[in-house]
Amino acid sequence: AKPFENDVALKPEVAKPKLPPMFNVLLLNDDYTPMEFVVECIERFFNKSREQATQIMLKVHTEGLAVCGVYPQDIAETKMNQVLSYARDQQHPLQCVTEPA
Ligand code: TYC
Repeated sequence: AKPFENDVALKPEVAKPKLPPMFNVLLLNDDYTPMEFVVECIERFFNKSREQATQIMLKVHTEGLAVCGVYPQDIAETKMNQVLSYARDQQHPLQCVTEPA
């Protein structure tokens, strides 16, 4: 046999940093949820200051939606579900969704 004919070119293994895919959590505007309730949700579930939360709420109010935070998928979905169940408990129609960042 010729030398090297069975040799397989192996790619050198390189340690890649493993970053999880990230997901945006967005709030959607509606005509009924009180502004104060939305600000409280953003403070509580997305760990924002009152000033940051107010700015995000106003962006949702004027533009229809805004990103409240960016997280790995399982955390993003947990936050979305926390917002949805808190809003439902208080009888507000506030909607929250996730999407790939
Ligand atoms: N548009 C609502 C109002 O005028 C306020 C609001 C803001 C509702 C953000 C939902 O995600 C929302 N009371």
